[in-house]
Amino acid sequence: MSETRNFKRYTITTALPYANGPIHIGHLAGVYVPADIFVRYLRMRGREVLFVGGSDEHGVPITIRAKKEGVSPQQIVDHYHNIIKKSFEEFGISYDIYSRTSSQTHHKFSQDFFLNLLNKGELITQQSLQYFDEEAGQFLADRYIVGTCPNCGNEEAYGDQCEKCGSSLSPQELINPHSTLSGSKPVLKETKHWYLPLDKYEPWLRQWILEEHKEWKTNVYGQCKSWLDNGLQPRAVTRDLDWGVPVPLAEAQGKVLYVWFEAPLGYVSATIDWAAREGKDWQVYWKDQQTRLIHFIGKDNIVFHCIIFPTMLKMDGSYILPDNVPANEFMNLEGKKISTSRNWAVWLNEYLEDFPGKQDVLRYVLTANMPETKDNDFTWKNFQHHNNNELAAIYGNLVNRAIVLTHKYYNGKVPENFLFEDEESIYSFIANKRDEVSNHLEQFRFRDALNSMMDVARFGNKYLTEKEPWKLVKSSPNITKGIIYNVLQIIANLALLSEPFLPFTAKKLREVLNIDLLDWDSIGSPLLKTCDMIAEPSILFEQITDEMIEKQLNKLHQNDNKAIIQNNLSDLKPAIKWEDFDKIDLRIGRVLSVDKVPDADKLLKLELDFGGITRTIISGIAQHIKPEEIIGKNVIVVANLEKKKIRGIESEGMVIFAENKDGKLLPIFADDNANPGDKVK
Ligand code: B3M
Ligand code: ZN
Repeated sequence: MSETRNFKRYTITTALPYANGPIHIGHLAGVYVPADIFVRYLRMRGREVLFVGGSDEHGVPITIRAKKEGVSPQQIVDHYHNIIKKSFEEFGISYDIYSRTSSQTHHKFSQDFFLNLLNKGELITQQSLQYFDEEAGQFLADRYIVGTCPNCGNEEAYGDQCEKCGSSLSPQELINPHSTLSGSKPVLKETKHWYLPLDKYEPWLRQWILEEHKEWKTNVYGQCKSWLDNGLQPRAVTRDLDWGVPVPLAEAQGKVLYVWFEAPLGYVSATIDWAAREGKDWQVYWKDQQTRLIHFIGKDNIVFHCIIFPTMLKMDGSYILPDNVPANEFMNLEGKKISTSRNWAVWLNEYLEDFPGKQDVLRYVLTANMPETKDNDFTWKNFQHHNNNELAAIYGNLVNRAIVLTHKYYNGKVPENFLFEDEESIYSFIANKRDEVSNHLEQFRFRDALNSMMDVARFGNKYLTEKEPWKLVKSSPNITKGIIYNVLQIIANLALLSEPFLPFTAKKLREVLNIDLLDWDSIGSPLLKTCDMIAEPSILFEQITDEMIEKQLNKLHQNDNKAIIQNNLSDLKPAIKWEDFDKIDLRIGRVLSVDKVPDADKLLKLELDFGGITRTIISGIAQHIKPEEIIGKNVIVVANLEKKKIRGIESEGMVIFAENKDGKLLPIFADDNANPGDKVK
């Protein structure tokens, strides 16, 4: 198994978030907090580390957002790139560089990478039929095609997925497809694309992952195995789109590199920019066998980082491969999946407005609940619990007591050490915990690591409580000095040990104690000297009150309701022309009688008066409406709908109803003063 000491340097990457919205707690818990903990730990161990991140600025999610807001894709990515970058800075994600894939460096680098694979004969081309919107004059990305799901009948399924039944689809499976750009029916048109022949690399991938990386997390290994067992197919790496990195070939006008081809190369192009800035050689971070490459990602990105990207690197031949991909599962929120479109999320920028300065509290809670092996849940109650009962009651309380006593008894100066006999057990306990933290972190067990760190704070509290220096200060001044001396050493050690997890708090504490960020190995030894001055205490963790939690819960549920209202219109059908609407003849009909249709539990047979003429309409409302609710009422009827035989009865039109969000049908009545047969305009 790969261990820290075998490598000379580290390249640590984090998934590049799409710049089409801000960042929420799910992102932080799954990817960015664990990566940052790991990096801070490595730095303290004196490793040479490069930590890269950036925004993913291409791909259909960006263009969809731009279309929705009526602005250009570039405006979208400029806006969100800055918001995301700021959030990462605010939460202490300590990147060496946070880049973006719309940069020139990235365009050039990914084009060169593509050309190199092409020239080496690694790519193949294939012709295929793809939907084309003749009105809009362009090929349609899967997400731009909507139609009826062949599995559940949902009329609003997307070309890649039906969100109602969850099945993944290809555009050609949709029944009655139409383009979301123009509303027109798309036609199939021949197009040429470049493909990665993943099938050719399958035997190599099996060996490299399934044999040589058995140490990968079981969720990661398992997903890779199932992909490999299902067999790999060639995968297109170009697309007919106008937003992205252009394919650098004369014959590929109007085509761009597939976002999942170029986005991971963004890790490299970010390195190139960073190296240029720092006057370093980027290549050692990607091509030297003594560099350990680790990708931090969420579980939905596993196949791209474990199969597709490594194959690309292998095809090139000059790159190292990821040594580990410690992907996390998902973080839910109050028992439900986080959803951007439904606004069921805690956004980082909003969190900081409500909890200014409390970055570490969130980092702590997300680490304590990190979805390492299975999906996990964030709840506000649990947030409060961790803050009040752990951060404040254990860590904060220890630090506060130690500093207050130092000021009370010794004017803020570290006293002399008179309790040498306790030292052995204290420092060996701390050194032991330090090694536990190291071991857990090197196995990507962040929750356990956090717990081992907190053991030191628990230990310090216990020591202080058992020794009760406040009872001894008069009678045994020297022993009291020894106790306070030791407790101060414990919190100084804690200031180092907690740096990866709670960087803001650790820094504050180091400032109070006046110590530098020393290296990892110094943890487990005395860090303060007698007579060192300690600053005045300040509260590290305030209580989080029930009201604060209530407020967050209310906000969340309000957001959810708002989102539902917005969403009712988000599935609006494509626009129609005035002439189209004019073809529909709506009339008032008065309901004369309602009868059951034999052997059909959903259908009712209505007789309607249209002003001297009676018509029969069969309607699928039996489970929603009782006959007495509508008899004698004026309803609205599509009067010129083609006739249709239903259960042997000819139905002459359609009565319209409202459908609520649970799918229940409700009657729509016209005013009693309207006459049967009147027009509805
Ligand atoms: N932007 C997908 C995502 O945010 C994608 C990650 C790219 S990593 C190279 O889930
Ligand atoms: Zn479906």
